Amino acid sequence: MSIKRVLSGIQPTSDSFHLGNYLGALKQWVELQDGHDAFYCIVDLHALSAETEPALLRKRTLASAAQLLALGISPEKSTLFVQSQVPQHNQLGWLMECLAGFGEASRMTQFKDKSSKSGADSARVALFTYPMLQAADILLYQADLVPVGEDQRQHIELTRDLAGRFNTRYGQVFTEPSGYILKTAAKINDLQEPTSKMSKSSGSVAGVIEIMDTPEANAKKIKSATTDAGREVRFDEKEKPGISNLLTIHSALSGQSIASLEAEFAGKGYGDFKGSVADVVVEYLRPIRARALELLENEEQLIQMLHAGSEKAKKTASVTLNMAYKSLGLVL
Ligand code: ATP
Ligand code: LTN
Repeated sequence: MSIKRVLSGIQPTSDSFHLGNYLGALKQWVELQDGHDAFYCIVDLHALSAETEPALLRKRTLASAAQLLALGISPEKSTLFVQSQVPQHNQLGWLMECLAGFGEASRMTQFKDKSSKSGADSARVALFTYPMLQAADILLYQADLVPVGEDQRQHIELTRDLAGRFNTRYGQVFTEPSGYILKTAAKINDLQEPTSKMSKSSGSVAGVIEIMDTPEANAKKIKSATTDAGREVRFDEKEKPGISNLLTIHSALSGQSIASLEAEFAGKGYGDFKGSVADVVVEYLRPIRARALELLENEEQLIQMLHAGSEKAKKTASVTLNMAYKSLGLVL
């Protein structure tokens, strides 16, 4: 059996990734580097689908690279690259737009959510075509697995549909990918609003645990997380969304099962439990933040590493794009 291909992407839309990004997706990126042929992409073109400040986009792209390395992505084990440095993404993106129906694109919930937040009139066309560019990101590398959080399931389904449609109509070119979505930590919620997902763009400042935030700030956020009525530390997403979210976070980082945490904190109050969650989170993130800050001191080195990754990515991407062009009857 041949070794499986993995691809995933993350937008450089904030100064720091948060715990939802890490537990929902990036932790799997690190694990899948071993035993798979992994491609990881900082999707800066996707970030342009909303208003961006040029200096910030640049800074955040480099900060994303530094954080990915600090979290354990190794350029020796996987190909880490920047989307805009590999023009085949735009080229295949167009082909995907030519294949996708207006109706199916209109049903994408991420588009509906984000466009309704900004008002449909001011949403960019690129927010609508975003999933077709994402399909291109994945299909260019013939990925078998796409590690993402639960919110991306629909985009992966669309990618599979587009790949299958192309293959049936024009001949076998693309691998149909599967999502790699964990059951447990696929959705980490906002600490202040524990029924909505922790999010870079729409989360509350106090509800989002950032990798690059100081240990003191993160400890404070956890200690002031919204909890639920009662004082029992028990996993119950309906009745106790706040405590359940903290249990998920603790368990994912400490490796302790939820059942053993419930037993450990039986008879103790929320205060003790939150103190323990804060310790686990702070100690886990401390060395990661320090390493990312250190890497950011040498921008040139980061840029060179990204160039090398993008050159490697281009080699694979151009083979797939050529096959797709040929199948469509484009003259090469
Ligand atoms: P935005 O709010 O700008 O859409 P985001 O915080 O949702 O950003 P993305 O860049 O869209 O982050 O997501 C990067 C990866 O992290 C994706 O695979 C996504 O599924 C995952 N992810 C994001 N938020 C969470 C969350 N709260 N829980 C689990 N996974 C998440
Ligand atoms: N849409 C994703 C980011 C993304 C992605 C990808 C994820 C862009 N291209 C390819 C996996 C594979 C998001 O918003 N999290």
